[in-house]
Amino acid sequence: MAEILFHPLSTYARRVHMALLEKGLASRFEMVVVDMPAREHRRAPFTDLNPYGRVPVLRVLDGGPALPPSCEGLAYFLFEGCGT
Ligand SMILES: N[C@@H](CCC(=O)N[C@@H](CS)C(=O)NCC(=O)O)C(=O)O
Repeated sequence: MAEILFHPLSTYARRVHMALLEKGLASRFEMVVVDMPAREHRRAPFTDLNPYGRVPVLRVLDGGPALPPSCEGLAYFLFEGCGT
């Protein structure tokens, strides 16, 4: 299982979510809203996951990696992490 830390208004996050929906993989991910208006993305613990302070972050649970960039995250989940 994995989490996607996102904000609904983020077009980068929407890109990831749409790809997962199209692949039928969305149920494998918990969508976790980051309170960006409260600047949650600019302080720990969020910045421990992504020092750039940007969404989305794709976090593999059980000790897996946190992957900030959309493209690399997509590649990992769609072609490596989910075995599709
Ligand atoms: N290279 C990143 C960029 C992500 C990005 O720029 N996200 C914006 C929201 S759409 C963000 O988190 N901005 C917050 C900020 O810069 O404070 C990706 O592809 O995911």
